[in-house]
Amino acid sequence: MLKKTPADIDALKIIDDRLRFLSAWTIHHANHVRDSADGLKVGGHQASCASMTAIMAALYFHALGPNDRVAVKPHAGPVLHAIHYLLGSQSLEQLQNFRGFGGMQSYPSRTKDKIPVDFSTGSVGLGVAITAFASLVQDYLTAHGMMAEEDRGRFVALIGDAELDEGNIYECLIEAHKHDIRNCWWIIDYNRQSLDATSADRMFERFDEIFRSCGWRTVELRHGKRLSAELAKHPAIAEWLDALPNADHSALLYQGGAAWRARIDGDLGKSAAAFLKGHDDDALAALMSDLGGHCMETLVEAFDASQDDVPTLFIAWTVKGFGLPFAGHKDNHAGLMNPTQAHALRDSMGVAEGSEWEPLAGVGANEKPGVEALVERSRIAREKRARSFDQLSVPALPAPQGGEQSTQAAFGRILLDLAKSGHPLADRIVTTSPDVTVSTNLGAFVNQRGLFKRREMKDVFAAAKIASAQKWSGSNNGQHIELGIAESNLFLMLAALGLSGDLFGERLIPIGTLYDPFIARGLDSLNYACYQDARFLLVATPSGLTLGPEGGAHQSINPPLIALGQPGLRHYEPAYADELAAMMEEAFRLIDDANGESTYLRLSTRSVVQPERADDGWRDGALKGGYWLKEPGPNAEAAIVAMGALMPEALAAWEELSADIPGLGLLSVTSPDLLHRGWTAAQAARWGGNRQPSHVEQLLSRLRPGAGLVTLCDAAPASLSWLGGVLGHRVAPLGVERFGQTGNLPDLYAAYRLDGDAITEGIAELLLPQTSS
Ligand SMILES: Cc1ncc(C[n+]2csc(CCOP(=O)(O)OP(=O)(O)O)c2C)c(N)n1
Ligand SMILES: [Mg+2]
Repeated sequence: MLKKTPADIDALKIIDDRLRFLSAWTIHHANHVRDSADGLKVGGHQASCASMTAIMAALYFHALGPNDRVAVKPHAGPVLHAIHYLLGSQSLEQLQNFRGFGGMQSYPSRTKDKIPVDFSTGSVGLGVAITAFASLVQDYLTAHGMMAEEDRGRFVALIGDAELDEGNIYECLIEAHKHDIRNCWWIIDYNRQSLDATSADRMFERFDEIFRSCGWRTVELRHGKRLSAELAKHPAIAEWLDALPNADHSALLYQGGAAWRARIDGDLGKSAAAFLKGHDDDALAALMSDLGGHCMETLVEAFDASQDDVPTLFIAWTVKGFGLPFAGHKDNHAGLMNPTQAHALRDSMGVAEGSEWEPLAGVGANEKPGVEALVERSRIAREKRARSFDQLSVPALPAPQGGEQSTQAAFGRILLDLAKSGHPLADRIVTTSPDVTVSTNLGAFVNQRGLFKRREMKDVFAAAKIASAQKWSGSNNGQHIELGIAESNLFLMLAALGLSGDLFGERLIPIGTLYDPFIARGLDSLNYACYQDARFLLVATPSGLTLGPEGGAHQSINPPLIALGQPGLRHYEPAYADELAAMMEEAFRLIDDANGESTYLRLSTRSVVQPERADDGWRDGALKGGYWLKEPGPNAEAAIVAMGALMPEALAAWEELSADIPGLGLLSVTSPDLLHRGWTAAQAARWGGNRQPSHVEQLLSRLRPGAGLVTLCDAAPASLSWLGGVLGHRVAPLGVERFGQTGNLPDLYAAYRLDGDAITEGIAELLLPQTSS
C-alpha cells in the first residue's frame, strides 16, 4: 500500500461539509429548481448521502490509493459525483442533470455515468459481494504473472446497514473465506435505519461474530472522539447509551437537545445531573450526534490502523440525514428538504445565494489553500485507466469428431483441445463452476490446467493412488476456480472476472458452467454482471425435459425466455457439435470486442447423430440465429422450426412429411434471442430509411405468405412462437408448459407433445383448414 501523508483533519472536515451540501443541493436542484416536463417526483436520497459524507471524504481524500476500487452504496451516488466534482472530474452540467436523460445516474453506473465508477450498484448486496470476487481476481492475476505486486489495490464496499439482510452477502462471505480473500474493506454505514424502519437491535451484535468467524477483522466506530471523552468521564451515561434501543436513539437524534435532556434525566435522574449541567441543549444535541462515522479523527485513525491485507469490516455508527432537518427521522429515506429547509442549510453552511455550485463555496480564505492542496493530491490518486479491449486473437476451433455427440460432451472436448493446443488464448481462460464442474463436462479442462489455489493443494486421492478421473490438485498456476453450490456467487465471480480488462488492464476469458434451471437462482447477479458490461461465457447444461430420468426439478423450461429479455447476454442453443464450436469461437471474440457482449450457451446431454455438411454455408446463419437445415421449396406452404436437442424429432418428421407437403422446409433456430433483436432493430432502422431486412425476415421470406410454422423447442413454446408475427405466418407452437417429470425420452416427448406425432398434428392443424376452405 502507498505510504500516506498525515491526514489534514481540518481540510477533511471541510470536504465532508462540502460533500453533504453538494449532494443535498444536487438532489434539491433536480426536484425543486430544474423545470419539470412531466410533473413526476424526481427523487433522490439526501438522508442516505448525509449519512456517508464523512466516511467518503476520509476515503477518497485520504485513505484510498491509486489502485483501490470502491463499490458505493447505491443511494450515496450523489456523494460520489460530488467528490468527482471537487476533484474536477465531473461537470456542473451533469450534476444539474441528476436523474435527467443522459445526466448523472441515480445509482453509480460504470457504463452510463461520465465519472469513473469502479462497480455499478443499485440492487443492494451485489455491489458488496463483487468486491470480494474482484479481490480474488487480483490474486489470480498476480499469481499468473499478469499483474505486478505494486499495481495491487484494495477493494472497498460502502454498505447500508439494511443491505446486510441480503443473503448473497453471506454466501459471498463463506466463499471468500474458502479462498482466503484479502485486501477488502467493507464499511457499514450503520445509521440503524432502512427504507421502512429502524433496524432490529438484536441482529447487530451478531454481525461482528459472523464476520470474525469468517476470518475478518471487525472494527467498530461507535462514538466520535468528543463523545468518547465525555462518556469516559460519565460511565453511567455510557452504560445507558449502550443499552438504548435503535428506534429510541434515532428518535432522540431527530428531536434534539431538549429531548435528550428529558430522556436522560427521566431514566437516570441524579446520576446524570453533572453530565447534563455541562451542556446546553444545542451542545447536548451536537455531542450525542458525535458518532464514529461522522468523526474525521476516528475514521482516519481506523483506516490508517488497517493497512495490512486482512479483510476488515468497519461498523461506522452514523446518523441518517446527519446535519439535515430530518436527521434520524424514521421516514427520511426518500425524504426531500423543502426549498425553505434547503435554503436554511445553505445559509447555515455559509454558502452565499447564487454560489451554491462553487466547489468550495463558504470555505474561509484561511482554510482554502489547505483544502485545495488536499484535493489536488487526491485528484492525482484517482486517475483511472482506460478500458482495454482487443488484446486477444481467437483461433479457429475445430468441431470434435464423432458421428454421434451431445453438445455438452462436445463442449468439454473443444475446451480440452484448446487447452492442449497451447494457443495463448487458452492461457487466458478461467473456468469456474458452483460444484458442478464434473457434471457439466469441465473436468477434462481442469485435469489439464489445474485448480487455482494461492497455496499449493495436493490431490490426496492421487497421492494415495486411488483411481479417479479427476485430478484435483491446486496451485498458483491453476485456471479453474472451484466454487461452492451458491449460484449467485458464480455470477458475481463471472462479473468480476469479466471486468478484469477494465479493472486491471488484463482481459481474461471467463467460462462459467451450471445446470440450466439454476440460472434462476442467481438471476439478479447475472443481470448485475450484464448491467456492468462484464464479459464471459456462460454454459448452462443440461437443459430441458431432454434431461429425462433426472426429473422435473432439474428440467429447465424458461431460460430461453429469460435470455430473450436479458440485455448484454446472447443466447445460443446449438443442435450439433460444429455449431457449438463456431459459437464458442464467436463468444470468445465477443468477450474481447468493445462492442461485444456475454454469451449463454444452452446445452444438452442427449447424444444426436451429427449432420453431414456439404460445405460451411450453415455457419454464418447459425451465428446469426438460424439457418435452413432443409431448404424450403419455392412458395413453400409450411416449415418445421426447431431448436437444439429436439432436432432429431424435427428431422424425422421432416423426412416423413416432405413427400406429402411439397417444399416443406426445416429451419434450425440457433438463437431466438438474436433473431428477435435483429427483427426489432431492422424495424427501427426502417423508420430511419434503411430498408435492409433482418436475418429472420430473410429466412422466413422463403415461405409463401400465410404459410404455417410448427415451432418446436425443449423450452417454453413462447421462445419460438413469436416467429409467426414476423411476416404474418400461422404458428402451431410446441414446447414445454408444465413442470417436467422423470421418464425416458420417447415417453416424455410423447407426453409433452414434442415428438413426430405432435409435429404432424401441428402441420395438419395449420394446413387442413386452409385446404378445405
Ligand atoms: C435488492 C434490492 N431490494 C430493495 C431495494 C430498495 N431499497 C433501496 S435502499 C433500501 C434500504 C436501504 O437501507 P440501508 O441499506 O440501511 O441504507 P441507508 O439509506 O439507510 O444508508 C431499499 C430497501 C434495492 N435497492 N435493492
Ligand atoms: Mg441504513
